Amino acid sequence: MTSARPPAGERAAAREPWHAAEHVLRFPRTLPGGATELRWRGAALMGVVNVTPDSFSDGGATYAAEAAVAAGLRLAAEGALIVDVGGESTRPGAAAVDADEELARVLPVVAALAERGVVVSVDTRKPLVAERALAAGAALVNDVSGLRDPRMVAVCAAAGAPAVIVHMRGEPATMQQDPRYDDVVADVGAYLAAAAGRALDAGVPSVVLDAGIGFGKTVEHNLALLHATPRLAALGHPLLVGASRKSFLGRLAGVPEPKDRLAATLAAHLHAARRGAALLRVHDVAAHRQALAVAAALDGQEDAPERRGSGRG
Ligand code: HH2
Repeated sequence: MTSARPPAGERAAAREPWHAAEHVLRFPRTLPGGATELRWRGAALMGVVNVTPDSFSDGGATYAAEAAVAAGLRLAAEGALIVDVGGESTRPGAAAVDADEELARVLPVVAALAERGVVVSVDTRKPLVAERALAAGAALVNDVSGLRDPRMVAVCAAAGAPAVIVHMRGEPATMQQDPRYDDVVADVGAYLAAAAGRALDAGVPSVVLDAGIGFGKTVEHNLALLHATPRLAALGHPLLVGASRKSFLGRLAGVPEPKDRLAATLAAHLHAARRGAALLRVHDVAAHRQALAVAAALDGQEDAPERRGSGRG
């Protein structure tokens, strides 16, 4: 990760302001309506729907399928580019859910959202769940175990589905027990670059990279990774950041209740967006849309000084 000359992605990012930077994901076969790519500028939003009784962030509010579908449709209407449907909590200390249970939770929700034209990602570590969710209409796979299981790579390649590769140290049950790295940014970057190379070589059409905020990381590790957004974005694939409501924000801002961490989340996500994150995984889509619109307008003033002072305010 260290070199005297910045890599090409970093030079391009330096030329283009974050809100004008274009990102592309290729979907040869799985996008609703037959389109083959998603293309956007700046930071787009992935809205979270947890079809679980025990997620740390929303505590079962969308465990029932009807509630989950309604939440997914609302997030899409509020401006989420992708809606992420998960049936297993991966909060620190969470126990694994078996595949039959996970399938029963996610498949009806994935199918109902996809039928209504929503671009759905399935948040799963299990190749079988990914395969069935893709068959039910999901467009991409979000794997918090970072494509560790080679069968997950094979499933995405066979379906022509992009994959989100998340760095996670260990397993959710134990990942927060004394996590250590030689150099967290270099270690995570090297893992993501290697996993992306393997996936693309095996025929996965495109990948999104995610440093895995909170997945086997201390507060300092999370801060270092967020600060290193330009370096991770320079790996050359859209970078996803998922800090929404996470406990390190609660620790930093003194907010014990996850649902009360929206302001802390916005601070972290705006920092990442302004430094090149292409996607933000969020529980609160409408609030992020507002914050990103204002940040983009303000940063856009640097490119258009002649417009300063015109318009009504
Ligand atoms: N975080 C969570 C789950 N999935 N996926 C990606 N790509 N990045 C993340 O940071 C990420 C993720 C954990 O958040 P949440 O889904 O709200 O909680 P839980 O795992 O308890 O359901």
